[in-house]
Amino acid sequence: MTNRTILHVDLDAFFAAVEQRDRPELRGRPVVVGGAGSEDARGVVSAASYEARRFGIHSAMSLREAYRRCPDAVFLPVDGRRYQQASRDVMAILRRFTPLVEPISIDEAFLDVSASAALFGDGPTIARRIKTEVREEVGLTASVGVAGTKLVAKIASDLRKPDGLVVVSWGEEAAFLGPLPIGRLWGVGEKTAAALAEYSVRTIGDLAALPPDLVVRRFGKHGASLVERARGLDPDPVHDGDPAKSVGHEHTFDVDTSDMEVIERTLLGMAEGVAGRLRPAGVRAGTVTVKIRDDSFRTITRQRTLTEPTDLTDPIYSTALALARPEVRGMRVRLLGVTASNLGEREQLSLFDATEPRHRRAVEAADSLRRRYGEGTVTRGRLLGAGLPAPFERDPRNPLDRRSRGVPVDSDEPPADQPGRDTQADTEVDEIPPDEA
Ligand code: DCP
Ligand code: MG
Repeated sequence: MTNRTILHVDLDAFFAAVEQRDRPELRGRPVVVGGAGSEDARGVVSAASYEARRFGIHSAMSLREAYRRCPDAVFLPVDGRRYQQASRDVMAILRRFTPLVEPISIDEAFLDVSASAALFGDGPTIARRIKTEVREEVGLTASVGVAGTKLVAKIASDLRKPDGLVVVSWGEEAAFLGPLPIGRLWGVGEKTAAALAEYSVRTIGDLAALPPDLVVRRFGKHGASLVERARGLDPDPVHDGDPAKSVGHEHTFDVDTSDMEVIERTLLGMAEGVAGRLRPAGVRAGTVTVKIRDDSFRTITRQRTLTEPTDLTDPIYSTALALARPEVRGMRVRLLGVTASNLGEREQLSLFDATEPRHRRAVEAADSLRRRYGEGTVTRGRLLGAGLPAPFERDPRNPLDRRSRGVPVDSDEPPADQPGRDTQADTEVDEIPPDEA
């Protein structure tokens, strides 16, 4: 097996840290986030700031008990939307360094950065950059573990919280794990720990030293993998989820049109929508496809590979327009679609960053405004008053959009299949077969 470099990133006191970020007067104070806030006697603690933890307050404790331990703490209700947004912002930063990002909860993810060294440096360098960018851009601190396996990286990230960075070199995994209590090992709950105690196993090292067949006889297959893990072996790769192959928008006109102005505006709106979904997901598209259907339901698609992958509206729009213009001449157009595909690819990303950092910052600022004040706040003059559907709808069925949402934490997001505004009926995702793409 070749050596891999895996990072585990976990935000510190996540919900409480978001509250302290957004209300500077709470910094340095014990903050407890949970339930419906101070009046909710039956609720439990979701997150406790590190100041609150000094009073023994921790997640899953009853709010009543937390209050008993520290009546002076600030008690706040859970505000899922803001945490979701912060989660998305952090995940987008992680995707700058590798497409192999596996979010495992709202505030943590594994990254495989084995192939990122040439572009971004070694594991510890990337870990430091991530910590800096998360702090400067999202205003939160993260703890990071760097190791050759997921298990070791995860244990490492937890070791020096908050704001920690722990690096375990290749070959040092077993020595690193050895002194840790056996309960730290994945797959060892209270029962297994008690059973292992019969064999005098207290630490992970104790387990690693047991003859494997003895453990297998007592614990079966599970036992075999426990011993492997105790010895620092963990073959589980970083799963990058189920990445979207494409993202697209379609629009059916109420009345078939041959008006070039309307066609251009529609393409622009859809290009804006596509780009606005690529960016928060941290991916760029290499190919643009347009779909055109006329009044006799004849449908054609035309596609072009871009000279440089992009997540910006302009190149997507100009390509879509160049593809559509010769086709729609004299046609009564019933439906138009714009799809971006051929997503991702890190090497191509760095090229882009070198060429257009200024434009990029402007776009990202617009994105952040949109996020803050709602979709549709920032839009091009041309789209205003065009009577077009808001081009920024996400599609919850598309893995790309799900990915950019982070992992749902509670149900205050609108249900996925809620009948939305008109746009959603007309917005659908095109999966282009690979042979076409
Ligand atoms: N969470 C929750 N209920 C729990 C545990 C966690 O609602 N029982 C939420 C609130 C946490 C977030 O998930 O802020 C992340 O969980 P973590 O276990 O990573 O805990 P924190 O990020 O709060 O603290 P730490 O610094 O230990 O990671
Ligand atoms: Mg955390």
